[in-house]
Amino acid sequence: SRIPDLPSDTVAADKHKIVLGFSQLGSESDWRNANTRSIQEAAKEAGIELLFDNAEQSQEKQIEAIRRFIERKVDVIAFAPVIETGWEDILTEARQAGIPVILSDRAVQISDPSLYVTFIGADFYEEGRKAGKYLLDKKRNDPGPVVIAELQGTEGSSPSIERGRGFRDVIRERADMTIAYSAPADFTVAKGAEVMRGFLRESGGGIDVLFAHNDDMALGAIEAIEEFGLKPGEDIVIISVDGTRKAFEMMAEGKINCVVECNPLLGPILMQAVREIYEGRTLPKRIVPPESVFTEVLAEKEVANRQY
Ligand code: GZL
Repeated sequence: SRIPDLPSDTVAADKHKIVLGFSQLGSESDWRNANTRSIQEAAKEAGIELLFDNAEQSQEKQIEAIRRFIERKVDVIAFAPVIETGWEDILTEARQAGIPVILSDRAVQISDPSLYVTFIGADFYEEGRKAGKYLLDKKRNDPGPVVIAELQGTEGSSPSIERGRGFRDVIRERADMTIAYSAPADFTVAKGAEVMRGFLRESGGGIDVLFAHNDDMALGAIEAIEEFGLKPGEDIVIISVDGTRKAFEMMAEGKINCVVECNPLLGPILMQAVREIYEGRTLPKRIVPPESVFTEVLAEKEVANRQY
């Protein structure tokens, strides 16, 4: 017998590919590029049509991209906010257009958290605390004082603000541990090298520890430290965040002492969230990916496992 025709809208609904508009903040670091690859691969895997825009660190370009997604009437919008503030208006426009928004990787400061469905990203405050705990342990037999230099990430970004806060909350335990040099270096290798050169000139090399908010800045700082004639990982203890392969290679060479992992492979979690939102399911307000801490001891073994 003939199979009855499905009502046309059901067929159309089945045929409709979910369209996701994604505003990526840039391509400043190995972490970011791994994050982009993960999102693009996961969209393909999930059969989700991805409209992808790279704002190259410009909040204005992110806002313009989100506005284009609204005009395109995409099903879901996701974005990695380059800094925490300045998103109220564009998120209100998305709500007025009835388009749900997901935060990917970084957080925003807004008065009405109902303007986004969920924030998928690491607990940066905890990452900062892990870095601080490592340092307290590493220096437990060192009488001090301990002079610390800090390479901050993008000024006003949630990872930079929170990693700095978590680190300070832990090392506060030792009055002889002071952050004597601290400045933004935009999460990049070049800026990390430039700012570290300045710290070394200013201090005459009198720095015991470097806390870099990401691996790329740590890699740049290593160049500057070696140019200055000091040994990274020995004369200056180096603690970094992300867990990129290059950082593990440096750790295996004894040039970085501790890497706090920050997982960039958010693609699959993001696509699952997009699908659930499209199907009308409710999601938790906060989704935190799994991540760990690695020191020199584990470096050799782990370096081969790094996917980014
Ligand atoms: C953290 C992410 C940060 C990385 C940097 O989730 O936003 O931005 O730590 C990247 O490497 O540039």
